[in-house]
Amino acid sequence: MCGIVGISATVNVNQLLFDALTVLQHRGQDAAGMVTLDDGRFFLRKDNGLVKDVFRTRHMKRLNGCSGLGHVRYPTAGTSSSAEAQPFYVNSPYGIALAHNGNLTNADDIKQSLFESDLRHINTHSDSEILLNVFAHELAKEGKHKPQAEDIFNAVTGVYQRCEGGFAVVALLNGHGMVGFRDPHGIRPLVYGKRETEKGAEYMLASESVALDALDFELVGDVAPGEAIYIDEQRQLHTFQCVPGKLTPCMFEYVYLARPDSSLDGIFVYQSRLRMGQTLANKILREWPDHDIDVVMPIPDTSRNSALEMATRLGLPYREGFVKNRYIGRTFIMPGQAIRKKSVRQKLNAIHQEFAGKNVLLVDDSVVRGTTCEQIIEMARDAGARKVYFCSAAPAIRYPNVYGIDMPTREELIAHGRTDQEVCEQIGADKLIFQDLDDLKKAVSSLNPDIDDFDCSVFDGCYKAGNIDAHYLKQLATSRNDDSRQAGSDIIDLHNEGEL
Ligand code: PIN
Repeated sequence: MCGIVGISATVNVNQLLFDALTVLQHRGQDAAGMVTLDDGRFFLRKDNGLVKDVFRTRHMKRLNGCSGLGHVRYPTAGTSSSAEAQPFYVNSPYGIALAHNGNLTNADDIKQSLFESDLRHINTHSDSEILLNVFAHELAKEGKHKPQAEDIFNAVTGVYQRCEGGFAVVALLNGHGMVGFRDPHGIRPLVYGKRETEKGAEYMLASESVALDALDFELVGDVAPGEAIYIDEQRQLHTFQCVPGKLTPCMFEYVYLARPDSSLDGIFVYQSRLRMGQTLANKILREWPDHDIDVVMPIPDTSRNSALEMATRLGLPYREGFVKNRYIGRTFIMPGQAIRKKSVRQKLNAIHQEFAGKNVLLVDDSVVRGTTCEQIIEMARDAGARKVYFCSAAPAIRYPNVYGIDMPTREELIAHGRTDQEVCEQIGADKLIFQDLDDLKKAVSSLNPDIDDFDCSVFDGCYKAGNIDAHYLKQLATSRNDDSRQAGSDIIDLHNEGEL
């Protein structure tokens, strides 16, 4: 998963991009990058690390220009090499920079056709470089020295015809403006907003609405699936439905990925998490009416919203039993099992009085590998809990994600090939309750009746953008296991910094 942003403004955008990326930092902490465009020249800075560490004053000083793109990355396809940080750049046609969130599920085929038919070389393992070259090739086919909105939309249509998977894209065309588009299933999110200034309107595209809020842009809406947005050099907005779209957004954005203060596809993430808490509490009341839970306790941070609502519905006290050290990264998105294991106890500490002699219901947003929850349950027992019940606001995750979330391979998922009871035994809980998938769908879709389906592939193995076979999943598993992430640092760093 990654965070992307694009801004077309009347003033220098470097500080705006920096602020937007900081707000989107939760979407990826592995690498950050920014490109700006000033008077026909791109300026680029990208490297591995957090936003605050990648951009220093010396970099910001030369990131001039009133339009630009930003990216925060957690690797999905590809590796952790800094050469794979985004945005990417290609010089022809016009000079194009591009940043992307998602994953192309037919990347290998496209790479081959780019090389054999389009005579284009891809120098990294990143599918973003592939996407950029497809877009560039489609634009070049239009053959216009001065492309109009129609030519740009034709090129995006060409991208839609060649690229499969989940993707949200922002691109900057030297001399011609900014483009944004989103896959025909709307799996990965992309919103856009506007703010009026004395010098005219400014536009912004971002993965989450929270980035617009932070910069005082007003949300215009979500980019529709299969639609393209083009803001020309005069900052005039053009929109076009390039191919028919069917909105099936990624359910995991609501469960965990997005910030609670974001609104995606007309649904406030915070509200969706409250609803998840309500439906999970209803399940407990339905299936375990004589429960002996004394207290409901979130595992910070994401599950707080659901846990609070659960406590209310169950008529039980809500207690904070774990304190999180906010200066340590999220466990889920730190590569390497050894680091993940070590960081749990560094990250969380138990308040013993809240556990002593009580039957506690721990609430988490999801169960992925199960390593964290196993240790947390052990911590609860060490703190004196009598019984430790565990519930997850999401159903069991049994399938890998192929649309840009860096989920573990199938074998690494604790619920893969195990029943709920077996997972319960594995993590050492006295009882384990998963949200039912139907309840989750109802909880979230009740907030926007226009959405009748979601991509829930990690829960049900049903991949909305299709064409996912055993061979593809096997290849993905090989590229995702922890060892293979260390590879790839040999990629030549062509354009990581400087004037292009
Ligand atoms: C963590 C949110 N959430 C906690 C991410 C743990 C799975 N894990 C997914 C639970 S936070 S495990 O709120 O952002 O800090 O199943 O892999 O052990």
